[in-house]
Amino acid sequence: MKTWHIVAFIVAVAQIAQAIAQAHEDDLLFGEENGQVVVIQPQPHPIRTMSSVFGSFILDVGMDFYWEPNTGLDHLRSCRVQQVWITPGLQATKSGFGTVFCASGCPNFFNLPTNGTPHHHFIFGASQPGVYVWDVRAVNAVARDGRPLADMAHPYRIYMVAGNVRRLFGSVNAPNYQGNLYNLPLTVQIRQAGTVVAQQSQPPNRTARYDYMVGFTQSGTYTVVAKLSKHLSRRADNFNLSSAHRLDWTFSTPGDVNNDDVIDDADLLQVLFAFGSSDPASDVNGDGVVDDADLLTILFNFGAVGEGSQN
Ligand SMILES: [Ca+2]
Ligand SMILES: [Ca+2]
Repeated sequence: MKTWHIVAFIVAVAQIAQAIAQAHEDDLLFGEENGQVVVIQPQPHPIRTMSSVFGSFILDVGMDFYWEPNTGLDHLRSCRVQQVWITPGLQATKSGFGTVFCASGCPNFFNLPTNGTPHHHFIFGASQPGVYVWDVRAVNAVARDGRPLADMAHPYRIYMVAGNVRRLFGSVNAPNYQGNLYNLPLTVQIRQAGTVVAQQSQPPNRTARYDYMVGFTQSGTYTVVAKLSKHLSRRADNFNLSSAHRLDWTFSTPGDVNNDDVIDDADLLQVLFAFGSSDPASDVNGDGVVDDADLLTILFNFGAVGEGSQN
């Protein structure tokens, strides 16, 4: 082994040790609040930086039951940690369990306690630079005294930043939408000369540090286009992507139920065919029913085109 090999190895081991030591204070602590299982802390989860090790990116994420400080007792007897959404390319492994969380083909849940303890750590890994998202909910929880608890109402989000990426983050608003924005995926594209250079999608999450955060390895001047499902796209021209930028989006034109960025007869027909049903894909205003309010919204916005589809 050459000297620089040994030095590189020692540095990598030190980075892994540091990544694991730092993780502990950010462990997800599950407890009870008003008859419902919740993540007591950290709230919201801080933006996490993945460590670069041998050309990949890793992050240790821990979880445990919350202990009441004055009694030293856990709130919970048991719960299941259920993945709700994960960015493709991110996966979590645990020694003895293999890959537990990933975009497809993994168990995507973990029961607490397992093997007699609620305290567990997972190593998240990604091979490419980027911003990664992991959304989870605790479900089927039982309180210390045996009471069943209501499931977590909203997914809890961890943002993980891998490598040198230019980040966009901020709020996502859709003032005419009455449903849960989490059900409407957001896609953010960067374009140059009308061509999409890169894009990233995720559900907006109101309970996270930011409603959305995406990352791109490119730097320079781009047109940024954001589209929220069922709504026409918005855009920011001549945007200089250099480090981290706040970019808040308001999607004020709903009615694009087929998501082609135009509100026209195709949207009208989709809503007419679903009229009177509760088809979520055709429910323009997210109130749970497809009715004349949805039809009127489409008629009112008929012919409108998203900013990302205009010259
Ligand atoms: Ca449309
Ligand atoms: Ca509706």
